[in-house]
Amino acid sequence: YGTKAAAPEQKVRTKERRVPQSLEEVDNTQILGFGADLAEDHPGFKDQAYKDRRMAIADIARAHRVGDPIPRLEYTSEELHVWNTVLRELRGLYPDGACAEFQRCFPLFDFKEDVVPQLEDLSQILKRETGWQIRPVAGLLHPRDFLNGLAFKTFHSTQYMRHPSKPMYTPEPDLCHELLGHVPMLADPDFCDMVHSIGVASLCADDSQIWHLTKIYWFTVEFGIVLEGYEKKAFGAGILSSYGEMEHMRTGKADYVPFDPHAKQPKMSYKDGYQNRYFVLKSFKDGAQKLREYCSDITPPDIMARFLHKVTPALTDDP
Ligand code: HBI
Ligand code: FE
Repeated sequence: YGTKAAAPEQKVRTKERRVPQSLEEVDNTQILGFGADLAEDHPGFKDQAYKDRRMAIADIARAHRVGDPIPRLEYTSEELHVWNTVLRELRGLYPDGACAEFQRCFPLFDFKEDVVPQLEDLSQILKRETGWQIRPVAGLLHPRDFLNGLAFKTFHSTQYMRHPSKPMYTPEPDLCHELLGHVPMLADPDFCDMVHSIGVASLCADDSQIWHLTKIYWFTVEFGIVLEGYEKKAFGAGILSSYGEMEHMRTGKADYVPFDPHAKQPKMSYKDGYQNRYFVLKSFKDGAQKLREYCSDITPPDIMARFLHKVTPALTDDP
């Protein structure tokens, strides 16, 4: 009892990290990887004008203060062309592949082929529908900060466009991925409850729990599937934004396992091919319930109460 020197030390470290009390206290400046310099295998690596543009857009995100409207960007005709191409391609995937909630929410945003949507307008629609909002960020945000944002019903979104040389590919989140993959689902209250629980669980999580939550996020919000009768439908942004992934998910070559947040989550695969395992939800309500249970295991009751007091009646009115 108490002989292991490492254990008390770890406890102290967890205690020292302050739980953010408001969105302002969630740091949106720690960008991983791609932030400023693009990697050698990035499609924009040799394109200085593209990199300059990315820097200018990153500065806007860094200067933004919580509560201010998100600055509107004037997108170039090249950027508009990328948006137009991606929107037309992906639209074709949704009628058969996307879950009912996505199909209900997608039209709320009234995406047009001839205009790149502005984050501020979409954030307003989300506020109206579910109370969620968008906060601009310069690139791939540190997982802890990104997950903490979800506790404040905030989705950190990039504002730049992927490189025009490869409109159907991006190694990192870009505007098309955020707007077409993530934003529509955030207009669904049950989906939001589920994602909110992931966020609240992250507030007091230690580093290994953050890693576990990152994987939970990956296998739900990025690559999740939900059952409609016997049919598997996509709600994960990574499936909804890839023809190949959608095809792969539907042809049954992968494993399909019931979603269990407590289970050891498989390895996340990034660029290399498709997922070989998908988590299947019975419904978003069921997923939300499971994630709330998981959350209550690692989050003190007072924080649970403070952050989860206002959820949809369906969850609170359980007998
Ligand atoms: N940052 N901008 C941005 N967009 C994301 O989708 C995102 C992120 N950081 C981390 C992340 N997603 C997840 O993969 C998990 O690490 C939470
Ligand atoms: Fe994503």
